This record gives sequence, structure tokens and C-alpha cells, in this order.
Amino acid sequence: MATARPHVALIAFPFGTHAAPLFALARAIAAAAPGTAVSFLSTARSFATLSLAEESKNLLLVPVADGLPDAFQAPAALPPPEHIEQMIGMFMAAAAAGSLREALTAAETGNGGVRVSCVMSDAFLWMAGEVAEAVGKPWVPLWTGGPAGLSAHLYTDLLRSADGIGDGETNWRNEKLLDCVPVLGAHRVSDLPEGIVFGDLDAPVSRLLHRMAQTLPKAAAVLLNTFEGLDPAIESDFAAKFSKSLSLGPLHLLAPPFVPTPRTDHCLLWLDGRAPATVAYVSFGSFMSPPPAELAELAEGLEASGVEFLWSLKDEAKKFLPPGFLERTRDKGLVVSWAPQVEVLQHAAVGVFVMHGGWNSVLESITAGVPMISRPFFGDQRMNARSVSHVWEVGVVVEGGAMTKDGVVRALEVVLKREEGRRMREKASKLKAAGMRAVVRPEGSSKVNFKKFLEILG
Ligand code: U2F
Repeated sequence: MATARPHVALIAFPFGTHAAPLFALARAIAAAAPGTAVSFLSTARSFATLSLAEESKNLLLVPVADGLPDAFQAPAALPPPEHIEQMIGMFMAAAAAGSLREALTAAETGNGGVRVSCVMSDAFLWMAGEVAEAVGKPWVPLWTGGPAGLSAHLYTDLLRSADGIGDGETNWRNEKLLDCVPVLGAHRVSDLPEGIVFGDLDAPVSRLLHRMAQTLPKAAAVLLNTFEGLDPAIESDFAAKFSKSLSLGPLHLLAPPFVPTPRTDHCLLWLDGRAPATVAYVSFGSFMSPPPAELAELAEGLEASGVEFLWSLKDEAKKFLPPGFLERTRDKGLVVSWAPQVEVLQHAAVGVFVMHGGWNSVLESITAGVPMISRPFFGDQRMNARSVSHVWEVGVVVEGGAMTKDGVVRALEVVLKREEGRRMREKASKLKAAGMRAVVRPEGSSKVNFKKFLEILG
């Protein structure tokens, strides 16, 4: 028998770390509203990437079909990572064909027939908005990337038609500032995510993001993993474009732990023995690895700089390190396949984060007051890296767009040893204080926005 109990269904985009911040939100809702049924919908494979240790009684995991053909269903039979676009295409095709509707029905059955009263989703899943509309319920999407990246997607049509921007294949090298979009005036054409004015505009992900940008203004509210005041102009623009825009982040502070961390205490013990603000922490996110030649250049740069380092490096990439590197740097560095990143960044010994511009990493670094050296690769990463270097001035981007031994040495020198680096640390610690205020203080903007968001859920 159906009841009027609120039931929030959150639908994840099950690739990369996308599911993690949405799951953090699911846990936060379940804890803050014990009377609300919370269903978290994702693929079985993505559940395995989440920290599921402390589930609440009112939080139900509901599997969604991944759309992959039978040949890929065996645990070890995943297509290689370079086929991710295809996997996304298959997942989205299944979603459009009804897998999301089926999972919503399963969520209602699993909750004793309680009807879904609000559909939340990763913003990428624009079709969740249609599913919500079909059942007459509000749709509340979460954008997990950086605000500048989302802004770029919202201006896709304008950018494609703007003079000197939307005119061809060379745009990925075009250093022209995006002054036709005033809120992105510090970013360049070459910083844009691919699929807007360069790259394959017809690729499944490009089409998905364009459609998302057209659909988000119809949402009851758009949630952001950021905090008020970080990008004031972009925030005002979102407020004008969306029915409601609520910054709730940094989400890793709202509902930790964010992603499961194997036992990696030795990283922190190793850091304990290092002087304050001297160590370079290196990580390029959860699933990607820089090209082999760049990994080797980075290793040579770290070694030549003499800087102590903690490097989170995937096991399969270790073979690209220069011969003898690990032995020669045994006293200077620690290379691990996974690090407790949030704790590492908060350790006093860490002086700089060498990274890819992934939004979770940027926020984790900001809230630890650690300046960054970025080598962005795709998606919103170039926009984020440019915000780090030119908007917040808390880091640099590697020279020439790729890591070289000398470029790495120079960047480490600037951030760790020069006056410029000292100023970056000062600015980073101000951002850290602002980010903490937003989530910790009762009157903090993210705390207040979280309450407003709970009101939408009913
Ligand atoms: C995609 O980014 P990634 O998932 O590759 O990278 P991040 O957003 O930086 O998130 C990585 C997370 O994994 C954690 C780290 C972050 O929370 O703390 N982690 C860790 O705990 N230990 C490790 O050794 C290594 C990582 C995408 F590629 C980006 O463009 C987007 O900005 C991002 C968000 O949508 O998703």
C-alpha cells in the first residue's frame, strides 16, 4: 500500500568518479531526513567503486542496467578504458530505452511501494529530467565538475556561432580569451571542453552535454559541488539561468569518506617524517594515466628537482618510469598505487599537488590550502586548471601543455621556493578558510543551501 512518505531516487552516471559525490549526497540526505526513503540507482559495477561501509537503514541501492552486451558481463571482461565513449553510448541508449524507468519502479518496489517523490540525478543524465516529468515529479540534477566547465556547456550555441571561435579544427590551439562570455573572460578557447567548438561535436558525450545544457534550465534546482563566493560571476549567471542553483560543496566535507580507501596509513606515516610544505603530492585522478613519455619526463623532473614526493601511480603505469628510478629515489619519494588523498593533502608536509585538474582534486586541494601544478587532459579539466592559475591564482599550469623534465623542475621551484609560490599558498589558505566556513558553520552557505535543498525534497 503506497504512503505519502517522501522518496528520493538518485540516479548516478556510472563512469569515473561521477557516482561518488552523488552517493555522498544520498548519504547526507538519508542522515538528515531519516523519515525519507532514499534510493541510489547505479550499475552494479559502479557500486563496487563506492564506499558502502556505513549504509543507513533508509538508503537502498538499486541496480540499473549498464546496457553492455552479454560478452562484457563477466567481471573480467570490461572493454578497455579507451572504449569508455562506447560504454557511455550503450548506457545512455539503454537509459533512453527504459532502463531508468525500470530502475525507478524497482526502487518503489524495494521501498514497499512508496512512490518516488523527487528524481535526482547526475546532471549528465538529462533524460532523468524527462523521466521525472513523465511521473510529474521534480528533477534535481547535480553537476559534479567545475563551475566554469558547466558554464562553457551552457554557452555552447553562442560559442559555436561567435566570431573567431567556432570556426574550425585549429580551435584547440586558439589562445583567444572567451570575452564573448563575460563570466568566462579569464578562460581561453583552448581551455574549453572538447565537443563545444573543437573535437568531435557529434560524439555521444558531446551530444549528451549539449542536450544537458538545454535541459538543465527546466530542473527544479541545479546542485553544484562548490561553495558560494568561489566563482561569484558564474554563480550569479547560474542563478539567472536556472530555476534555483544551490552550491552544497565541497561535498567531500559534507559526507566523507568520499571514495573507498584501502589501508594506506603508511603514506601518512611517511609524510610525518617530512618538513612542512616541502613534499609534492602527485596524482592524476581515479582512472586516467598521462601518456608514458610524459610520465617518464615527470619522474625525471621530480628526481632532478630534489623535491621529496608522494606519487599515487597506477600499478600498470609503473613500467613507464625511467630504469632505476624507484631505487634511486627510494629516500626521496614514495610511490603507491592509491593514496588517502584527502588526508594526504591536509598533511602539513604537502607543499604542492601535481594533478590533472579533476574537479574533486581541485576542491580537495583548495580546502587543504595546497597550491597546484596542473597538467589537464580532457573535459572540464582545462577550465578548472585555468581557474586555478588565472582566477584564484593558487597554482600554475605546466608550460607548453605537456610535462617535460625542465618544465616540472621549474614549476616545482616556482611553487615551493619562490615568492610567487608563497603568495599562492597565502591565497590558497584564504580559499581553504572560505570553503570550510561554507560547510562547517551553521550559517555557512553550503549548510544553509543544504537545508533549502531538503525543503525541495518535501
Ligand atoms: C573526473 O575526474 P577524476 O575522477 O579522474 O578525478 P577527480 O575529480 O580529481 O577525483 C578523483 C578522486 O579520487 C580520489 C581523490 C578524488 O576524490 O581524492 N583519489 C584518492 O583518494 N586516492 C588516489 O590515489 C587518487 C584519487 C573527470 F575526469 C574530471 O574532468 C571531472 O572534473 C571529475 C568530476 O566530475 O570527474
